Order: sequence, then C-alpha cells, then structure tokens
Amino acid sequence: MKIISFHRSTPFHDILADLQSHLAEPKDRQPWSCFDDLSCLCVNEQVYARHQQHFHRYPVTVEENVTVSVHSEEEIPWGVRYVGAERLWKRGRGAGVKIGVIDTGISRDHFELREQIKGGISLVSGKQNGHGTHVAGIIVAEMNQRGIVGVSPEAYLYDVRAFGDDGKSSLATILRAINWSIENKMDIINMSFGMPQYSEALARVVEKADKQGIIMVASAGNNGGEVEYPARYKNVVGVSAIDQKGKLADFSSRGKGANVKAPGVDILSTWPGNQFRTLNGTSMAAPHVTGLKALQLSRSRKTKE
Ligand SMILES: [Ca+2]
Repeated sequence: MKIISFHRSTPFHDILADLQSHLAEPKDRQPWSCFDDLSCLCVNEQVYARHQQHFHRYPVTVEENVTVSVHSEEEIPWGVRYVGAERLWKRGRGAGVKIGVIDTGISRDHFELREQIKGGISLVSGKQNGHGTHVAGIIVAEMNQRGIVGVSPEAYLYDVRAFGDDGKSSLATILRAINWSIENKMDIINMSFGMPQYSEALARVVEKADKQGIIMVASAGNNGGEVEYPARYKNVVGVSAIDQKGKLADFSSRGKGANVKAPGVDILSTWPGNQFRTLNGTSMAAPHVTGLKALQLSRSRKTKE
C-alpha cells in the first residue's frame, strides 16, 4: 500500500473527481480509501503502479505503509535481575539443558513458553491450576520483545504434571513424577512443593536421581517454620524466599535444609491464557535457582566442547 498526501493548494474534492474520471475502470470502483480532511489517500500497490502518472500530476508526497509498534518493552522481572541473570546471559542462556517441572501443568500455548516446552507427562487429569505456568515462566519466559524474560530463557522445559487443580498430589504420584524425570534424563528437576513429614520412599527416589547426576531444586515451604520435604533432603537444593530488599519473607520456611535464598515476593510471571500475574511464595523462589543451575550447566558444557 502507498499513502499519498496531496498538496492542499488544490481542493481535495477536485483532485478526487479528476482521478475518478481517469481511473474509472469498473474493477477500480473503490481504488483507494480517503482521509478527506487530510487530503490523503491510501492506495493499494497495483492501483498505484498502474496509475502512478495520474497521482503525480499533482504535487504529492508518497509514503510506504510502514510498520508502527507500540512502546511496550520486554520486562526483566526484579527476581531475574536480582540473581544476576543478565550478566550470565552473555555466556549462554541455558540452551539444551533439560528441566523437569513437577507441578500443576504448564500452559503450553502461552506465547512466552510454547517454544521451550519440549515434552512431559500428565499424571493427573482435570482442570489445570496456573501455579505450574507461573513457575515455568520464571525459568524460561522467552526473550521476544514482549512480556517478561525468565532466568534461563533457552532451556528446555518438560511439563511433568502431578498436581490437580486444587494444588494437591500424593506421595505415589510424586514418586512416579521423579521416576519419569530420571528415565527421561532430565538435568534438573524443579519441585515447587513439599510436605512436612519425612518419607523413606521419597528419600530413596531422590537418592536415585542424585546418583544419576540430576540436580534437584525444591521450595523450602511457606509455613514460616521448618523446611519441608523434599527440600530438606541433603541432596536437594532447598530454597527460601526473599523480598526485593533481600530480607527473608515472613512466610518462608527456614533453618536446616534451606540452602539458598532467592526472590519469592512480588514475582511477576506467566499465567494461563497468555496472561501474567504477580505471586508470592517459595514456589517462586525455587525456579530462580533452577534457572541459574541451567545457566551454569549450559556454560560448563560449552567450555568442555
Ligand atoms: Ca518475553
């Protein structure tokens, strides 16, 4: 399309009438659209090419129908900044690292996530809860000039859906989820969930994953007290939550088993329906650490190559 602005010295009506008389082919019945009070026409390329000389009988300015963009910028959420991801991106963004997200399921058609979700399994059915989508965005929201960016935006995500709409699962389902992650050779497992009591079976499957060299990251818990399982196992990185000032969040579990602190207050991330939402919790802190581990892994692999 061409946008043609006529000099205002000639009344626009006269120009239109004149052009119409020269261009009066039936198929050209409406060869343009007008902005009368601007003395401007929008003409498609074919009509313009065919009748160029007629338009140019008047003093005109002809412009291309250029692209115009909204002034939105991709936001780097405070947590992603806080963990120093931007500096690390210069040396890789997690490409090729396989991360199993054991959670409530991930919105696979979200524009920030769909390119990075490479597989998964659904161990429960029914309606989905947005928790898993939020966790996923913190790890891999794509660098695409809109929305937000995750800590390791090029890592590969595996959607291991083990929790129902109510945010609940069972020990047996969790065992299956971790086993699936081992069998499918995940490099990292993100576990933004927990239970207060020790479990021998859970300890064994965690040990099995550890022996395979899988890095496990789990949220410490939101009870303000003792760290829950699986975060509390020694071969799992337990993550407590801090706010923007670096202060431990009141809700965050703490003490034995809390190995690292990461952002978990006012965390902006993805939500089903191509949306975004701000949430609090150690569930949001763990994926920051998972993303960092992915950056480290991809970097060390690169160095070895
Ligand atoms: Ca984005």
